[in-house]
Amino acid sequence: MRGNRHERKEAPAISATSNHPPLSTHGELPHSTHLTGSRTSVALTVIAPSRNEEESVGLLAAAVRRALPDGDYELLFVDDSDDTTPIVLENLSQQPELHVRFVHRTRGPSRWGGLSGAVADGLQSARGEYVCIIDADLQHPPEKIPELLNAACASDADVVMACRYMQGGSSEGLDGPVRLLFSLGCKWIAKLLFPRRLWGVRDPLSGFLLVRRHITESAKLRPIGFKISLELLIRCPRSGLVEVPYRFRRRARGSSKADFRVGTLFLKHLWRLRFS
Ligand SMILES: Nc1nc2c(ncn2[C@@H]2O[C@H](COP(=O)(O)OP(=O)(O)OP(=O)(O)O)[C@@H](O)[C@H]2O)c(=O)[nH]1
Ligand SMILES: [Mg+2]
Repeated sequence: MRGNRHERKEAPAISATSNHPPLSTHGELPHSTHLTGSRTSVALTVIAPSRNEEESVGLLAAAVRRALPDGDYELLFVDDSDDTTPIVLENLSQQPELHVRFVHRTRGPSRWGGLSGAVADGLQSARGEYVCIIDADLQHPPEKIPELLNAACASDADVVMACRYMQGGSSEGLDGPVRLLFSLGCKWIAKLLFPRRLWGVRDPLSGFLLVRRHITESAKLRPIGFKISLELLIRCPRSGLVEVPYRFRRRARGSSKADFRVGTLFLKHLWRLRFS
């Protein structure tokens, strides 16, 4: 599927023929030895980090299925929940048409890195040629996933950022003007600190993005906090980046995990990226 990188490519053929065996583990990561066949066995892995999202994960699984109806994909939840989310995920993973796998990280060191550590763990066991990262709380519209995939294939770019800050996009779901100001402030701090990697990127801190998986394989990812995009944009070699607008929606269910501590983790993450 990798083919000649200089040719425009068709979107990977998506077929509904593969029923991936549900692969759920509790408290440990699924190592590649658990996986059957070639590791690149699906076109797309959708990674959804989740923490206490019992009301949303089923809706996300259904929405991803609607977006990729004949989908050669897997939806991989990396879950750090203490509520009933793991039980819901177990149930979802038993419905083959939803292509759900999940990892539940038990409380303690296995929850390293929070949201971004969860995504980094997900990348270790992802099987898709492309990986799309999406929040589990439905603030990122799953119906945009095909557009991200098509943009990657049409441009042969290694990274497609779903972007709030361009025509057609919106950050309306951010919880009030203070959050918006904080988001814009963080964006500009990051761009000033990493001009070479980030200057041309309008929404470098978007949590909704798609990458070609192989660019993440050589990078040693050590993210903390919420900004996995920053880690990927700075640490992974990439050829080509395109942006696709999206509207960041309001959270309709469950509660936000973004708090003051997440802000301090962002600064710590920046420091680590700059000086390590
Ligand atoms: N695995 C994992 N997922 C997390 C963690 N913290 C947050 N998440 C998930 O990451 C996604 C983003 O977290 P949110 O709390 O929604 O953050 P946000 O979207 O910036 O904030 P709101 O707009 O207030 O919802 C959601 O799917 C969360 O469930 C964590 O520590 N571990
Ligand atoms: Mg959210």
